[in-house]
Amino acid sequence: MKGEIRGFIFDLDGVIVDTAKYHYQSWVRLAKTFGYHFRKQDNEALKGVSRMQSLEIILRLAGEKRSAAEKEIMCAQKNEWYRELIQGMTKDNALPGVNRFIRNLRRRNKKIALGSASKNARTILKQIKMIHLFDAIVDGTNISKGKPDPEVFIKAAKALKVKTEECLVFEDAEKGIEAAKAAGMYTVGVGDRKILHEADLVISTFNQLTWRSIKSKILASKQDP
Ligand code: B16
Ligand code: MG
Repeated sequence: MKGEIRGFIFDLDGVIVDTAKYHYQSWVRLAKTFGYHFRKQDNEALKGVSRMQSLEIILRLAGEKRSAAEKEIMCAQKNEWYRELIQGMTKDNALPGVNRFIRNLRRRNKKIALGSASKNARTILKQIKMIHLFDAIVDGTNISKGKPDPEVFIKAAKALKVKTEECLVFEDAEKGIEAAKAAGMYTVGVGDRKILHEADLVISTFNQLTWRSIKSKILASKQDP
């Protein structure tokens, strides 16, 4: 990799907003309808994964089988409950420092994209008043393969007209880091170091991150000898 980053790609859930808790609450409610208790420790496997894949994971854990039509109905119900939970979100729900960090990048003329598996991404970005900060949005409505497939990030780089090797991805999910690496991009994990150890750098919040730390901790480590 050469030392330049021109495109910055942000995951949504867990990076810009903490919606993982609302996804979890909605899945718990749905699992209850067939008498299953969906446990918190199994929720990590759902991060970055599409709605249908998430349901399939839960059904497998519960030892339940459903037809394709039944699964569509279950996903629609979960999404209705999820949307009830996110409708009260405001700009205060953006995770600490992320809004400021993206605005700083824009001042440096960097290109900004969203790379999310969520079909609710645009609704959420509008609610938290951040949609105008993105040059491109690639979300669950534009992709056919979920993370760890790199499709979402490759499409985002294309939409920004930036080479994949000049992109940096921010992700909170292990599968998301895997997807970004498969796309040949730099990676920053947002969250737990134990889970995100494959990332080039792990931060717990954007408050810790400056342009200088990106240069010294990410670019410097990847310079050709
Ligand atoms: P929706 P991300 C992902 O978003 C979530 O991490 C994952 O838990 C969720 O199932 C998926 O979006 C689909 O979301 O039901 O809103 O379409 O982390 O890729 O931004
Ligand atoms: Mg995420």
